[in-house]
Amino acid sequence: MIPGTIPPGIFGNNRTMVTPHYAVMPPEGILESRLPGFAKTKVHFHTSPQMGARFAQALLAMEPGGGTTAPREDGLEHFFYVLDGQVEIGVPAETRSLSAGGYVFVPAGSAYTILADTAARVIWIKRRFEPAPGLAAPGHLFGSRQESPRVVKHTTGRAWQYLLGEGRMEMDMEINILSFAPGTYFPFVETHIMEHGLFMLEGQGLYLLGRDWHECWKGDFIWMGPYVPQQFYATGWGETAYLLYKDVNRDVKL
Ligand code: UGY
Ligand code: MN
Repeated sequence: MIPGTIPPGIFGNNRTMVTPHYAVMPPEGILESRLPGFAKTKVHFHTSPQMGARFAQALLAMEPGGGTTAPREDGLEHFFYVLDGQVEIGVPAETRSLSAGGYVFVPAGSAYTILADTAARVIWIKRRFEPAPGLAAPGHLFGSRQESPRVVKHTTGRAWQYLLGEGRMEMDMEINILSFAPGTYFPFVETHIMEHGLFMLEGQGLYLLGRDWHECWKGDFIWMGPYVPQQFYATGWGETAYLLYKDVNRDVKL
């Protein structure tokens, strides 16, 4: 390809798919937003209620010295996961320096700050908290992928890391990292009421969404709405892993 020119194949190279029930979003097409209250930070929104999701997910691309210009508090609960770089995340009780794999859950009603020490990329998930009657709301939670135990479930070659814990009824979301050895796949096609926001951390594979298979790679985002039939088949030569948002532990609203 001649430097400075656009590659051929406008349609042939396009992996993007947005439907009313799911979306596949390769990173190159997701234009940036700028938000008041964030300096030197590009916000690449992956999903939001405009797409049909009941939560929002974005990738923050932060320059050194970028981040929040003052503590933010919007009544929502938030989850930040550091993909690369070094950031300082502050909640009222403490401030921690997080690098790749570090994360924090910020409960609804709590202020937070996020400041980049180096260039950094961070996944940002937020939603309106749905309290569970009779249960105290969850508190702040810092952790890291490196410290989260890997649990093998259903089949060999597939591991789960529950970043916010499993079966915590006070929480209305789970964030998990699912890892796959090459050639592994779910033992069945899942169809469930929960929705997902999925960010591909490593590797590649084929995602069944509805009736169609989609090739996906490191850096892609996938939104899966409720009841979307889903199945993943890991390809490539190394382990594949994705960060997965899931709404859990709440009854249907009628
Ligand atoms: O927990 C889940 O729903 C998960 N197995 N789904 C997925 O990876 N698409
Ligand atoms: Mn699922």
